[in-house]
Amino acid sequence: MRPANEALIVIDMQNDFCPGGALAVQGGDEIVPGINALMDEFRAVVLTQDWHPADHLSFASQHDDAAPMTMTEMPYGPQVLWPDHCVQGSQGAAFHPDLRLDADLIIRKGFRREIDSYSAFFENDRATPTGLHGYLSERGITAITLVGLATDFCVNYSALDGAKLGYAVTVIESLSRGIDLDGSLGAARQAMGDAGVVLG
Ligand code: VGL
Ligand code: ZN
Repeated sequence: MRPANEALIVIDMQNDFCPGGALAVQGGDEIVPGINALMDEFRAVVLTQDWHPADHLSFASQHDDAAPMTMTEMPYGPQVLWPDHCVQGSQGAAFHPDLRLDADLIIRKGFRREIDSYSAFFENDRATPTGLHGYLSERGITAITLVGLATDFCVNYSALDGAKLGYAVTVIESLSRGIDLDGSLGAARQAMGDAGVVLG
């Protein structure tokens, strides 16, 4: 058992990010058994859930003539336009049916139409907090281990923000899978390494 100052944060293990889903990450479902087993080691387990309104502005469908997986400019910076995914209350937004749900906290993100939220800590403006930092710090947690989907987006942003907030951050790559859009997986690994994130 890990000490009480360590938390496991399971990022976006939802149907839409698994094979057959709207924004499927290759092999996304393969990591469920390993994540379930790892939960036994931690006294604190947090799940995140991507949770968008049907008209979310990260969806290509909300922009004229925009194809999924292309870029746009939002007031807060560049933003990938995604296929519609993880719509609130849909089957796609539900957790993978085999994922253990006996976690302490489920944090939802991406519920404001105007702003996407990759990180478990901040929305994509990198300033609006989700509340997770308050939760973890009140519990005395100083070290976090991240697993889940996708390595190069939500896991990456969460890891970088966690490091910036002063947590000791580990990403277990064997329990994560990436989208790898235009080299984003390599860039994410580089950025995490530079930020002092341990790639375990
Ligand atoms: C994610 C793209 C859009 C993720 C969420 O969980 O990595 N990626 N929404
Ligand atoms: Zn999303």
